Amino acid sequence: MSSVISERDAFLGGKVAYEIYIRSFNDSNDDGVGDLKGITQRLDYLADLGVDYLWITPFFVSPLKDGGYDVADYRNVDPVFGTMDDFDELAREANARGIGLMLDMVFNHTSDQHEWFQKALAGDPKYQAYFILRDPEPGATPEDPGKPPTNWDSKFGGNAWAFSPQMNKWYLHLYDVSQPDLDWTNPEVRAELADVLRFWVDHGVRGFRFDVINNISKGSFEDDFEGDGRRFYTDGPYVDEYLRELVREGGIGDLMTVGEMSSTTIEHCINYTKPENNELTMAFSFHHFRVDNAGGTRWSKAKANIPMLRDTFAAWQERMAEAGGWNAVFWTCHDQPRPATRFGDDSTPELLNVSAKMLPLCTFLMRGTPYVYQGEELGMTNPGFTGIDQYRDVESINYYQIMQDEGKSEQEAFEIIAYKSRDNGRTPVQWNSSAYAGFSTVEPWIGVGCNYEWLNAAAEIDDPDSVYSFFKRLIALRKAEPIIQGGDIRFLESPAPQVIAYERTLGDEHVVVQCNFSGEEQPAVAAEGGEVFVSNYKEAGDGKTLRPWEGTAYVWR
Ligand code: TEU
Repeated sequence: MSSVISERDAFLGGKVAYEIYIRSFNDSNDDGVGDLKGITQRLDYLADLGVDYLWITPFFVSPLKDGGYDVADYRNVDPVFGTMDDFDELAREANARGIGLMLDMVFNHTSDQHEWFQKALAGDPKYQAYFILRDPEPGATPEDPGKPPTNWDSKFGGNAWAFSPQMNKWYLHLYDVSQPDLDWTNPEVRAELADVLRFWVDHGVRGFRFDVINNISKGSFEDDFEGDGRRFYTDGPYVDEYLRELVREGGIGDLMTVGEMSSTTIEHCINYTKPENNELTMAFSFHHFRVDNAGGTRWSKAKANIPMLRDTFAAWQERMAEAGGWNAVFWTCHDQPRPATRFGDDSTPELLNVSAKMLPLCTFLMRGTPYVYQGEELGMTNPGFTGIDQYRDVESINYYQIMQDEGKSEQEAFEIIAYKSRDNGRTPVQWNSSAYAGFSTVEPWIGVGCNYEWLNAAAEIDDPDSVYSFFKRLIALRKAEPIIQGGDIRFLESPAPQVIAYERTLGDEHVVVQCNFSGEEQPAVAAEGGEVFVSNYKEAGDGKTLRPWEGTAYVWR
């Protein structure tokens, strides 16, 4: 077995990315909304943590119906987030610290406020050809447009088509009604988007994240009587071809790129990320978040099924490795609840501390590039909101109603929202114990988590036992160890249902990682002769049992 890893694995496997949801990261001008200058102010913190790339969520001109994922102008900064000068300063300062910026390109759809859609509404045929429009059935009136072209559901609830009386046409919106889908079969659309990439590369950007990029090639427009329509537009026939063209024409073949892949398959992600295909460097996929979907729906509250989590990780890790693909590995993002609440235990500060360290230990030693989501490095939890009026997210507000329309009580619907809402991850980063957690001096656009007085960056930075310090150690370890960056990976049989264990191998070296996803002792995988590589417990265990929420990796070399 080779003891040398490939150049690609050394590069991607030695990097750590950090996601910034800009509205909630740091507010520099005291208007209650995070901004670009706010990020610049915290670059030293991020450099200390040791991250290499910052994925910044959209800060382009936007009506903010979907937190900026509704872009009205891809080449300008929304005034609420700052100015182009602020951006250039951020890029300069980040690059000077060896941190690259990755921008979030929302290319499946625009905002209905985008000039292209406005021109389409006004009847300009050039721009009508930018979107996916369909004529209504004969006899349709603005009041009664008849049946939509297909029965597909929008991801945010309701039918995926909206009727525009102004155009006398239906338009497709897989997301909010204010987010019309672009027609990628139109070469002019593809050329415009490649040009947007070149624009930002010229501004010093070193990578891109592509929003729901596997939805850009719609297959056939037919009714779906088995599902919600996604099988007709997910991983469609031309995604690979469009990606190759975008990367080539955008001139980004040497940059770090990650595609957000919604409802995808491993086989597709292999193709999207195999270096010889010249598409993307890695894929962000969500199958491991299905483990707490009761009855097959995300809008449910259930304990995570750990054997299913283990099998999902095993399949994605082993299969992508065998075939030369590359995964982004992560526990959360701006669309997910806080992992410490969801997969760990936040009921006491002690349990939170140990479980919020076990989780990254489990994923940081896998094969792929880890992504840390703002506040995760502090062990931030779901915020403990108590009323629906505290929520801002369009998806949460829609589904709160839809669940009640479908028969859930107000209380049941609220509990599910409180557990699963995207807003769980969108409350302000807890910087210190002052009012509004040091995020802003005025009331933020969304409330602050209930525990900011003791759970905050100021309390953790100099504490060697904090979650923050543990993340720093994991990041440093990954950069130092080729076996983690590019070693083979094989999942081990779990000694108990609540345990996930795997092995990394490089030449004669090997590492065994074992994690206890429970508050009870569990049997351990035998580790005789191994030395502790990293653990969330200070004292070595007895080698036979894993303590509550213990994550320990052993090394043989
Ligand atoms: O999300 C992709 C997506 O498929 C979402 O529906 C996601 O599954 C959902 O939020 C549940 O977690 C991306 C962005 O990350 C999200 O913030 C945007 O709202 C969405 O695209 C539309 O641009």
